[in-house]
Amino acid sequence: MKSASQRLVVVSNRLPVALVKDENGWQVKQGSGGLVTAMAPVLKNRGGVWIGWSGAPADADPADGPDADMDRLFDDFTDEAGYELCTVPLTQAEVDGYYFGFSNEIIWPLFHDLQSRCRFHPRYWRSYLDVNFKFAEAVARRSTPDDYIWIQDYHLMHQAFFLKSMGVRRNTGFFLHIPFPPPDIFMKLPWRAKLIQALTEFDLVGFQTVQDRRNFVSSLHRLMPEAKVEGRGAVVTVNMGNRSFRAGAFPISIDFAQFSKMAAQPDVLQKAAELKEALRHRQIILGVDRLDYTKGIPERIRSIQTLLRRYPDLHGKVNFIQIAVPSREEVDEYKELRTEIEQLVGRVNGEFSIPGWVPVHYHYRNLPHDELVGYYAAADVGLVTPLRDGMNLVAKEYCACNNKGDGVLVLSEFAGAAAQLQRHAYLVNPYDMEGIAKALHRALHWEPEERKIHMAKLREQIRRNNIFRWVDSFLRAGIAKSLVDFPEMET
Ligand code: ADQ
Repeated sequence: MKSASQRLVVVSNRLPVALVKDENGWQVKQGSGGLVTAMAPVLKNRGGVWIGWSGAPADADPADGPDADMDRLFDDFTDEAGYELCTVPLTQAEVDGYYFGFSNEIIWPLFHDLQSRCRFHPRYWRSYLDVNFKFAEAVARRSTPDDYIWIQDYHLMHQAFFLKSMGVRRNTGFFLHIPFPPPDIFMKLPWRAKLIQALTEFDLVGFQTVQDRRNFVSSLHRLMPEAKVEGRGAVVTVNMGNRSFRAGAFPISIDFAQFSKMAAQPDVLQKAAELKEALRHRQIILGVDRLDYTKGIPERIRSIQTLLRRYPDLHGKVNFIQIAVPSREEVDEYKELRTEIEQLVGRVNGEFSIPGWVPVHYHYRNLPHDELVGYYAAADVGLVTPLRDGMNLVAKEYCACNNKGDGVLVLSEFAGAAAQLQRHAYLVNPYDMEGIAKALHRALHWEPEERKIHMAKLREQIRRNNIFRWVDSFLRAGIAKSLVDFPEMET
């Protein structure tokens, strides 16, 4: 990497912190997600700033929140965490247009191949541009030409474009956490040419998989035929005539060691044992997701119904546990999805329950980390069947927590994780209920030796390609002046 004095400026829609109130008043606490776990040490070492929205609309009643005291709270945070926070205040109208509108009603469904769910309102696009401009102003204000600017995700695809249009020169990298769709789908976006051009303004554009990068390049070729790709590896150079940028695959991961260590702790093992005991040592199939229509939860419950219909030998011998973390609860579509899932769970349990056995257990809540790890450690089969997913960290977390090495991962072929894990996971089509039922039946009957061989390979893959390697490989590709000799993730 370049000189250690080069600071890192991370930019994301939301700041990686939570505001919590205790007996001492409001405090800013660092979040516990994988991204912040991996970025925090780098930010601390190099120094830097994280720019994002706090989550509270700027026009909300300040009496309800900690806003008046925010500067002091942020200073306290910086003293402890070793990096600065910078909020971009957004009004309720901006949140509605840019976040709920353009990001969640257009880009999210379109990039997950679900274009029929898109609402292409022009006002969403205008709001998205306005808010991106606001973010870019904050980046310009809070960074210097020596800093490396790392933009996260689909909410902020116009950052490099606006920085350049303001005449602000920065070395910029962008990482897309969700899939990039094939050109036939991307071309449906009314603002496709402007959006793809904006992406070409970054110095480095990172995707989860090589396929995502190829999809991007295919759309680019259609919309900007002057683009010429050089190179073949995980990272390629795209020449645009008078300028060039790089595009690469950087599959995101988890802090493997932290998950595995937590799964070995006595209190977590105790929780796992209690769960097994409560379910009378039946085999456990586990699903864990943010409640979102891309995660394929209704389809998964239907495949459990098919499993129980086709294989009566499993009655009384297996439990399916679905844990769903509440997400975007204020949106009607998500409310409807929640109701649909609850009805389906009721239907399957109504069809198969017998005294002493209720096949499906459904939890709709955010679980504390140790409890979630306890579920992972107890499960015999991890059932991860998104209809489409950028990566899917649950698949990796399940394997990391399976210290006994006797679990089976049944994984959607449409999760980005399948590109890395396909050789040792049981791959399924999430729309194929019969196929999933068959795969589950086989997985439940797999010989212990076979399970161990495959789980050991999965764990080794994830251990090597962990979240720290992800950060490192992206930053090396972004900051290095040449492509020579930077460690690539195994894609
Ligand atoms: P997400 O769509 O949020 O992320 P995912 O990668 O599965 O999806 O991560 C979900 C996270 O939520 C996991 O870390 C999991 O542990 C946690 N979680 C789920 N249910 C929980 C519960 N009930 N309680 C507590 N925690 C829970 C987006 C993309 C993904 C991509 C990631 C990272 O959509 O494809 O993998 O970003 O790039």
